[in-house]
Amino acid sequence: MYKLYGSPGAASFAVHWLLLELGEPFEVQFLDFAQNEQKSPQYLRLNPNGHVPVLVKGELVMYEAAAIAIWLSEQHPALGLAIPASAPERALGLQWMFHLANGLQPVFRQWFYPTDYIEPPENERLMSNAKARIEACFERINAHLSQQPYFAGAQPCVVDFHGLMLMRWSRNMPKPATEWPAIAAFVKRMKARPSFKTLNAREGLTEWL
Ligand SMILES: N[C@@H](CCC(=O)N[C@@H](CS)C(=O)NCC(=O)O)C(=O)O
Repeated sequence: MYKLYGSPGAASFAVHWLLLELGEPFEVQFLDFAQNEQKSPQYLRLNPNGHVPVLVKGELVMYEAAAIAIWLSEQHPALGLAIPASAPERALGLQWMFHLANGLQPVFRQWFYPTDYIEPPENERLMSNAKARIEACFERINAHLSQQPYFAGAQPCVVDFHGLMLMRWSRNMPKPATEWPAIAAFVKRMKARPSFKTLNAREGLTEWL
């Protein structure tokens, strides 16, 4: 049985969502960030970076949200959420998953954890720079999603789950992702999945439903 280590609304959100879509029993352990549980010696043995998520099953111990999401979608092809096998959808899916995980997601860390990078008062400049880069990325995503309903084309795949999670992170920013019309339409489509409601209930989240 899979066991997910996470925190409500954090980078574990998309993996948790995929586990729900899978429909098999699984366990979730939420770490208490206020107590720094993600930096405990026991947890650092699972993920030396001290971040969530970690997915465990038998001998498997895996970290990095996007990698776990891809891996789960490939382990369970019947789920129908793997990045498509053939071009051009495969190229698009890979391109956007890497861009989301390598380009956009690290900038969110600068927005949420600026003092991990630079001491006050410079952290404020870092946050304003991060905000500008996040908005520029949303502009590009919006242009892409105005051409097709999902990141890799006509059908949803794992990339959309990861993308939706990052869009959710912007909900309290001065210009949230949903200010861009094609992104707003995409968010509406993804939120319409019945599993989204279950996910929020299981994570105890009441915002952005
Ligand atoms: N690249 C990692 C980043 C994960 C990450 O930033 N997780 C955050 C929550 S969104 C975390 O664990 N924060 C706690 C901390 O940094 O102490 C991934 O995608 O798994």
